[in-house]
Amino acid sequence: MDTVTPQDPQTTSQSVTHAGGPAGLVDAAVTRRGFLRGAALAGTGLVAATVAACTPGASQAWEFATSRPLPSGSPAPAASAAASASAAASAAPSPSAGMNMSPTPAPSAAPSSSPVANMPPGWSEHDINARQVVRRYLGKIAPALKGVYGDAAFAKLADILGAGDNYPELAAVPEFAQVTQGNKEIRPKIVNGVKVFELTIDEIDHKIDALKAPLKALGYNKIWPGPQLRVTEGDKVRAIFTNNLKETTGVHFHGVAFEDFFQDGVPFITQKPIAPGETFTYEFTATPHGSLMYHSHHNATDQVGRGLLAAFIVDPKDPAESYAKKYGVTQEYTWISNDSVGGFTINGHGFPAVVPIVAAKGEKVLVRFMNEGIMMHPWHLHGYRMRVVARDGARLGSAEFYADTLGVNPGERYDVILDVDRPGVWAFHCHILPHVEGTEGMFGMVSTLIVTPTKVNLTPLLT
Ligand SMILES: [Cu+2]
Repeated sequence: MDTVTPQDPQTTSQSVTHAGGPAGLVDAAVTRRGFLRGAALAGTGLVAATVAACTPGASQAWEFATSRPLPSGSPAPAASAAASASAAASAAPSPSAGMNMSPTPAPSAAPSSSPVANMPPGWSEHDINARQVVRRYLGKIAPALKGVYGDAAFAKLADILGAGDNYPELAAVPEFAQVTQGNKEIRPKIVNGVKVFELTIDEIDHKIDALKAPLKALGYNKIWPGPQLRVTEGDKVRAIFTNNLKETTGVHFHGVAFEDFFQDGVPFITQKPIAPGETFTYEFTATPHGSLMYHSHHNATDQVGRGLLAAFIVDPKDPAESYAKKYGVTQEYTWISNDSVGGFTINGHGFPAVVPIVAAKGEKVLVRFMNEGIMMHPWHLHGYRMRVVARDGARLGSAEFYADTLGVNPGERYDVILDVDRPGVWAFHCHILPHVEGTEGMFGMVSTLIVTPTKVNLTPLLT
């Protein structure tokens, strides 16, 4: 009932449903008040999303593609309801007006030879470009931060962004919400106790960001990354793939301990390739638990690089071992990286179309890094250390460690927990610098961790 306003033609065919805002940030009591304010300011389109978010058990509200709210019963952050209400209300969109309260100094006149108007002294076009991509990344989240961080911090942020220019992105949907986001969990059919997933393998047009021309790409169920498949350790799984490509392929579930090696998905080692128009069924028991993947294992340099990659999450059979119960995790994100035809991407998008991680002070956020590329990427989080709790799905136990930079090799997965206790907007990026920054400013493998003092509902800002 609250499918996202199609900003991208692909969206309409994806049956995109969304739950929970920067998932888990929705505080039911708070959201309703935030919504009233948001609706008054922003008009239509908010009712369904917010009501769904407020309804216990509703599953149709917005969910960032890469994130997943954890079941109720997860520990709640320490934020007080009253403070949350205030923040949520203030986070409702207020197109750029609030930004003009900032003490932005008037830009000096640009030299007549400059191609850029209002160039501050000492700046080059690089600075203008670098600022512009961040303006696109935040869109109308930027003015809403006034209600999140308070007047003093907001004045600094507004000055940094040059909000005094009253630039158009202040009223625009942030770029990550303008493109189709993959990695949405799909539910299996249960047939005689077997969890059955039916997927297609398709040619697609895929946008790395909202401005670049679409790429000729590939997708499971027409999306890159493909749907997240999620089961419980010990489940019987049947994954049925129909190949709608003009070329052959094969699908490998990466990390599964197959009993029958003919389910391993490697053409000419364990099966013949899946020909165009054919359907192939993989059947196995989901073990071990952890962060696993599925991807093409045929002509894979090309096919994975064009988008045939996705997450396969196997939850522990023992509920006491879940991240929510054992570690107090309140929400989770999955970052699948790639570095081929689409450039340097997180979940199929480069900055500024990458989804930010949004969490309230006191939350514990799980990030599952999955490297589906051909290069190592050292993920670096500013302001925090990541608690590294699992590698390739296997819990590290007494070998857990902390890192602010974590190299993830091709094929590897790392699960990390962010214990966020200091509000702010913190950069989170690959630290191989050519993967993240160029003459046009930041691009590629960059996002942020946005830690808010209290829970906020950003849902109204995303349409
Ligand atoms: Cu990198």
